[in-house]
Amino acid sequence: MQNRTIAAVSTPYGRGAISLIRLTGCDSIEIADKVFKPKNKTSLANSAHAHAVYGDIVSNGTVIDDGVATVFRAPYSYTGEDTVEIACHGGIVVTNEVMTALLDSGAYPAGAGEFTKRAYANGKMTLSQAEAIMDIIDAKTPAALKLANTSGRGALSKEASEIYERIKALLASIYAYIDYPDEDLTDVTVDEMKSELKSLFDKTSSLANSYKTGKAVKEGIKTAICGKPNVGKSSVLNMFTGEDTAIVTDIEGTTRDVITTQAVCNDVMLVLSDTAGIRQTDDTVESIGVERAITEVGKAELVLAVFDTSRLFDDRDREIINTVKNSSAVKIALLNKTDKEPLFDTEKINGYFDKTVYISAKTMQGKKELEDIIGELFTGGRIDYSSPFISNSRQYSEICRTRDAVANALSSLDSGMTQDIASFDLEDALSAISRLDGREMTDDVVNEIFSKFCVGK
Ligand SMILES: Nc1nc2c(ncn2[C@@H]2O[C@H](COP(=O)(O)OP(=O)(O)OP(=O)(O)O)[C@@H](O)[C@H]2O)c(=O)[nH]1
Ligand SMILES: [Mg+2]
Repeated sequence: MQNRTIAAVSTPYGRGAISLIRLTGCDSIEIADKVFKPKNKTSLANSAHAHAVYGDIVSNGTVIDDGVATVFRAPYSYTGEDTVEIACHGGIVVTNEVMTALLDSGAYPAGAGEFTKRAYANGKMTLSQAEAIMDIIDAKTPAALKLANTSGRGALSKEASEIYERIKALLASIYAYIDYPDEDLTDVTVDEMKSELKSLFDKTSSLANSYKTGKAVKEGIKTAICGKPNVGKSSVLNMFTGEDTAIVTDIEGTTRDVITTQAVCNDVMLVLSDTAGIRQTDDTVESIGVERAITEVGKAELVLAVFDTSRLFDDRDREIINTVKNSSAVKIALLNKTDKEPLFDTEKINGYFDKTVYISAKTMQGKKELEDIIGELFTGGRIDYSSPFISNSRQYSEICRTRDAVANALSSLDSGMTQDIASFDLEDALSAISRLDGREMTDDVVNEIFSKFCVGK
């Protein structure tokens, strides 16, 4: 069945210079012709592919605007279907009226992500390329945009496709062995199968590991700044944001609530929480703040524990160590206020932290070193944007399934089991890698993915 023709406003809702309204589907040119009247008296049906045409936009016989229409003929359009784009003036009322005129002329309103879903269904792009388009729109940093463009240009699809073909070839060899054990149908030995499985395991593992970078750049690292009162936690937050985000005073207990903000640090997005200084207190509000601080540490992927090097190490610093020591987060000790006379016994914190950095949130000394360490920990320092990345949890779970199934197949062969046992695992691996890039997908999953897109994309 032919897809029905849909229309949507593709630009954001609101007042602007231009609005873009798109139609896609087999009737889109015919419907647009009812609403858009080219000044040169021809019709859109007769206009050339991908050529902008100037004309009037009419509704019920009345001109409501003038604008530009462009026809893209199947299959040379974003969706692979006949598509018309109408650019009109960007007022709310005029945009609504153009849209209404198109709906009155036979178009249906598009659902979220329906244009891209059609592009995927029509083979114009793979699933990871479709997801990358969403990532381009959502990119909050230049690094996130670069990462999205890597997948958008097909780096992940190419890698997934290679893994798919190699697993398929292995399965073919195994089935040839199982079905015709006496005939020399395959020249692949069991040892060669094992070495191919080992190489596939390495490839899928490194792809799975790329999610660490993908996540750090795109979604961000939940980072809790903690410490006893007055050590300079809020000053550290402000150092990252470069603004007076949190109130800083020399009064202990200045910060009571959790203050959350984002900052980019060597391409890593930090989702920072500044917290109340952890101490015993009778103040009801402050004690709630202390509880919240402890909760933030529990949720964090990166803990920045701040200590004041101009003071002696005390029981409250010890309490900070006890609060963070069992957390599974990456832990960095920030030895702050290095611009002052040192009194702190740094031996006391030895062994509890992954890294220790001397800083002064006041003079910014040590900031660069801290940023380099964070970059190194979460992206390995310099990101190679030409290599494929896993960029969301859906892709991550499929690549992990592929990797684990390959590992199971390898261990079956290693322990001397017959190839048919390994073939079960390889079938699982093949399905998982197929799902990663949308070769094998249920409608429910596809609908779920595209429902997160904007209408008009
Ligand atoms: N000399 C010096 N003073 C600093 C430094 N960092 C912070 N301070 C000062 O230390 C005091 C406390 O700083 P805050 O950033 O408010 O400390 P906090 O840990 O957030 O304090 P609470 O919110 O009360 O727990 C302020 O007077 C800051 O100006 C530093 O590196 N050097
Ligand atoms: Mg504070």
